[in-house]
Amino acid sequence: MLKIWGRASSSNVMKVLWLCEELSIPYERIDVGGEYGRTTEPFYLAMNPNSRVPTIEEEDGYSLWESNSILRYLVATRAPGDPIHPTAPKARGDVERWMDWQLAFLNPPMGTLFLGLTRTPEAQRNQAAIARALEEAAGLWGIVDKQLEGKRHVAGGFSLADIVLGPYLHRWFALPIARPELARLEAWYERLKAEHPGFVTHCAGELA
Ligand SMILES: N[C@@H](CCC(=O)N[C@@H](CS)C(=O)NCC(=O)O)C(=O)O
Repeated sequence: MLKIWGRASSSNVMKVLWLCEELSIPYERIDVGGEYGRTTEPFYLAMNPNSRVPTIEEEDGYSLWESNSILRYLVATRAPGDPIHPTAPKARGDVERWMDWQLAFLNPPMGTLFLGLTRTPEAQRNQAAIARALEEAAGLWGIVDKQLEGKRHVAGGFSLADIVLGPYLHRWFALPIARPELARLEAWYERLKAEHPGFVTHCAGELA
C-alpha cells in the first residue's frame, strides 16, 4: 500500500490526502514532522534530504517528495488521463501554472500569516511582517478572484489547481484577519466545501 509520511496538520500533506480521497487511492499515513519529529532520522533523510513533509513511499521502495510533484505522480500512476490533471498541453498548462504559482507566490505570504498568527505566541509576533504578508496575500487572492470570473473552478473543470490552493484558501478565510471582500473567491470556497468532502475532511478543519 502507498505510504504517506507527514502530519495531517501540514498544508502540503493536506493536498495529497485530498487527492487520495478524490481518486479513492488507498494509503497508510504515518505521523512525522512537527511535534512528531523523525524527519532528521537517517531512514527519513534517505527518502527526503529536505527533512520536510510530505514524502510518499511505494511498496517497491520508490519515494518522492515535493507535494505538487506527488500529486502529478499519483494521477499518472493511479488515474492516468483523469481530467483532474488534463493531458492536452494548453489545458495542462492552465492547471500547472497555478501549481507553480502556489509554490512560488502564494506560499511565502500565506506561510508568514499562518505561522505568525497561529504557531507564534502573541508577544513574539512580528506584526510588521504579518501586515506586509496580509497586504501581499490580499493582492494574490485578488488575482484568483478575478480568474474565477464566470468559472466554477480555477482552471477549467475541477483540477489539481483547486487542490493545491485549497488548504491556503481555508486558512485565508479562517485566520483572524481583515480581508478585502472577494465575492467570487468566497463563493468558490463555499463550493469546495459543499461539493468536495475530501476538502472538508482534510483541509478545512480547525487551524493547528
Ligand atoms: N515545497 C515543499 C514544502 C514542504 C514543507 O515545507 N513542509 C512543511 C509542512 S507544510 C514541513 O515539513 N515543515 C516541517 C515539519 O513539519 O517538521 C512541498 O510542497 O512539499
